Amino acid sequence: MARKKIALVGAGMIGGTLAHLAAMKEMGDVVLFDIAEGMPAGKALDLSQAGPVEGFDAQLKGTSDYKDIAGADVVIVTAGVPRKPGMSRDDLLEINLKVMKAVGEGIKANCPDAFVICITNPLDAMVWALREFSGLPHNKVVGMAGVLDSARFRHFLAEEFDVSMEDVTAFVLGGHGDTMVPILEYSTVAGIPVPDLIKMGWSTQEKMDAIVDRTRKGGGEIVQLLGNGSAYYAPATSAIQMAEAYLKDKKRVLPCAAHLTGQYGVDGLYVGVPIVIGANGVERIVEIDLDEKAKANFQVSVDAVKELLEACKSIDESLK
Ligand code: A3D
Repeated sequence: MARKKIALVGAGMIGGTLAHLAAMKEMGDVVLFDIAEGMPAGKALDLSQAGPVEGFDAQLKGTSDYKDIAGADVVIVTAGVPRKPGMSRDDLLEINLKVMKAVGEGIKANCPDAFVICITNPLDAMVWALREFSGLPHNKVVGMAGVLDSARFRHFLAEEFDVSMEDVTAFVLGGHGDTMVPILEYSTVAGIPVPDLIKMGWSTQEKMDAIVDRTRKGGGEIVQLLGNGSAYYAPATSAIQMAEAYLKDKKRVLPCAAHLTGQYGVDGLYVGVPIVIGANGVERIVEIDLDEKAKANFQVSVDAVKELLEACKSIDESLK
């Protein structure tokens, strides 16, 4: 069986980390695409030279020619600009919208059968735009945010409870950003819901509220600390988990930005919800009953995504 092909559009901090992870896991051959001439080839060569030491067999190629992504099974898109301190994700809208147009057209022309994972911010609008410009079916284009947001949440919860991160599951809904909705009732330690753990005296509601708040602002905390650029290790790991779910038909249940057609009362938007990812891409959208508080929080998040999308559509019109 021929090796799978993974195209990484954007070979910056996340793109390079994705390439490293994909090669180490022998997910397939990797193409690093970037408009910056030379840089993707440099990263590909450097990573290839890690192969003999690490013992992985994967071909890595750097390129600035879209033809090289032809036939890719998975495309992970990080092309664009990341946040600088003081910038919100939404400040990136106009620049990255133009980038999504070029990338979407490149995918449409070269690998229309790929499973596409968007990471570029502002995520919920960019994944929508990428789907529009690429013309791929909605089940083949998803956004990475929920896996990262819930990983941040799980990390903070594991620290608070002093248990293994492996045993903490977390449930996060909504758009990527400050309005995301972590749901404590569906977040557990080995199946025990967080509210029960509070009753058991493991923590307090105040501490949980602080963790929810820190999770929502998790990206910004790292932007401030780095001083230049945004998080890349955990975002890359999260997207790789989604890519593996598709390539290995794992049918993982993961929170991702998916196109909703009436679920959760939302139609025509990409919003973070739990989905099943398998060989057919988005195979199912998991719709749960939310209580009134979660519904209200989710609505705030959906409204923020709607607003972003309206801004996106008017920029797109003005660019025509
Ligand atoms: P960075 O290291 O700047 O890499 C971006 C790369 O995109 C650069 O190498 C650019 O040269 C390249 N690029 C720019 N325009 C194009 C184009 N038209 N075609 C191809 N490549 C292009 O950024 P990064 O890797 O740190 O972050 C990438 C994106 O991910 C940013 O938009 C971040 O805001 C976003 N991000 C999202 C999350 C989520 O959880 C959704 C988390 C972290 C970062």
